[in-house]
Amino acid sequence: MNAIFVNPPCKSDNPLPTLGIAYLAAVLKQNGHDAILIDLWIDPVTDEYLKSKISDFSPDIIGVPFFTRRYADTKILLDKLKGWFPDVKIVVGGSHASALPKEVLEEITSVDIVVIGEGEKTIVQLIENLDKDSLEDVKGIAFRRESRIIVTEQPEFIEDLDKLPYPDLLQVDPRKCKIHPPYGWYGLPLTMMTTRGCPGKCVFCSKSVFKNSLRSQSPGRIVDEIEYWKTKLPIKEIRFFDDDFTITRKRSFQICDEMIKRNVNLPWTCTTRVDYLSKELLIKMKEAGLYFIVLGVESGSPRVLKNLRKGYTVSHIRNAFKWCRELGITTFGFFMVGGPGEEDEDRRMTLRIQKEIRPDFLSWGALRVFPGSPLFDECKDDPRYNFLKDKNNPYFELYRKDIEEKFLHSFCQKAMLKHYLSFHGFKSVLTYMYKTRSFGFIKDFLQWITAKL
Ligand code: B12
Ligand code: SF4
Repeated sequence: MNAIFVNPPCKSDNPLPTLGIAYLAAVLKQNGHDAILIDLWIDPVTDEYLKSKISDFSPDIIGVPFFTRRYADTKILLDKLKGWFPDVKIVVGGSHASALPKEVLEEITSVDIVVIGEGEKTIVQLIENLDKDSLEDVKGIAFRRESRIIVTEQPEFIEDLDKLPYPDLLQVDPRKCKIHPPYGWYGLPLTMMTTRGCPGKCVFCSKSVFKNSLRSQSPGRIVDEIEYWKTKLPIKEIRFFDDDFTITRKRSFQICDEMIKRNVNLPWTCTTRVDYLSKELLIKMKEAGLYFIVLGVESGSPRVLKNLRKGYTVSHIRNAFKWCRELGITTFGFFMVGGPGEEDEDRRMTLRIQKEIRPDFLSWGALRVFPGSPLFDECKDDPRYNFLKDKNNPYFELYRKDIEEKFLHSFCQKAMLKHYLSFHGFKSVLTYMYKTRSFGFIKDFLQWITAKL
């Protein structure tokens, strides 16, 4: 059987491979099927080309990843695909589809089947049951039967992530991939996701796919995969996309030891939580090639951190940034305004912590509530929250109604300007430009800062 995956276009001009569909393509091939990827974010081909490519391949299913922010573009693509190929099953998966499977089927008639949650087991079962007209037997899907929507039982998660094949990264042209400034100092990154699931309780985090229990690839398997891609792709660094790369302390040390022992010799970056770090671990990570770390700060107010159910304290934030500075690891901090219960004084506390911890790079944003997060379920019918108006995306975007959107945006702009116009912030930008010989950061920053003026 044949499957084709089409990644919708995206407005951001820093595309990278989409790992979810790359895993699905690899798993289908491993099971004797054929699968190709067309990534309209990386390679925005014309409609004629897209239609003829799909038609030549004659797929049994067309799969499309579905994330909330890209609702509008995804719907346009789905309608187009169904219009061209009315007899081919159109399947969606990913965070938005997994959070709201029934709504997707109700709102978008071009969709035939929604895959809910982790996709690898389900896509194989689904493609092998298409002919038999026995969709009820396929675990982890939702579909229409006459006027009803049927949701089948969820499959067990894949227990051993080491058993997954490497994602199929060879179907996209690496020369067209580009990493968002200020990441990517050394060139094309290999993007990897070595864990799935997180036991954290952060209210804004959408966990409709991998839920709360953590599964991890082993250090040996991770380094095997890096070595493999080094022989196939012109990668210059690694970007670990894990939600919290250092969630397990012992495994983090082991990954670093393995990278050092096998002389991986590639610089890398990761994202993690401030409370999943220690100075000893950072020393080891730096030795293994870590040069840039992304840390969620969110707020400098203990009250807001508590409301966000972050589970860490302001001293965790202080320590993590202090250790990174001492060790010469570049930091990127994410700050958030508009959290539940946040008042003016809380925002001032966040500004104060920004000044105190001095991240090298930072970004401020207003809290947005995405389907699949605890806050979405709590607030979607709460009159104190509202959806921003976008006629093409009914889920764009849930936010606190009592604070003006404009006020929050301008607060974020001022905080960012304050940082990037300070000596320290300006020095970080110059360092980025010197290392990358690129002005990309300035362009992106100006675009962001002027977006809503
Ligand atoms: C890497 C990443 C990014 C990268 C994307 C790079 C890329 N090319 O993919 C960047 C940094 C650009 C990014 C940006 C954003 N992201 Co993001 N991102 C992630 C992250 C951390 C990992 C994604 C990943 O690779 N996962 C690994 C793969 C294996 O998992 P998967 O994608 O879920 O795929 C599995 C299933 O979903 C399913 N599946 C997926 N697609 C399909 C398709 C079909 C047909 C089928 C059958 C199944 C299927 O099968 C796959 C294998 O099991 C996730 C968090 C997470 N834990 O997944 C957030 C996440 C996806 N991002 C999120 C958000 C909110 C954003 C932003 C809006 C953030 C912001 N405020 O700007 C932007 C939106 C960008 C955009 N316009 O789309 C949310 C999405 C919530 C939602 N309801 O849609 C997530 C879940 C984070 C969170 N926990 O809240 N992101
Ligand atoms: S934000 Fe990070 S720590 Fe919090 S629940 Fe999500 S993945 Fe876990």
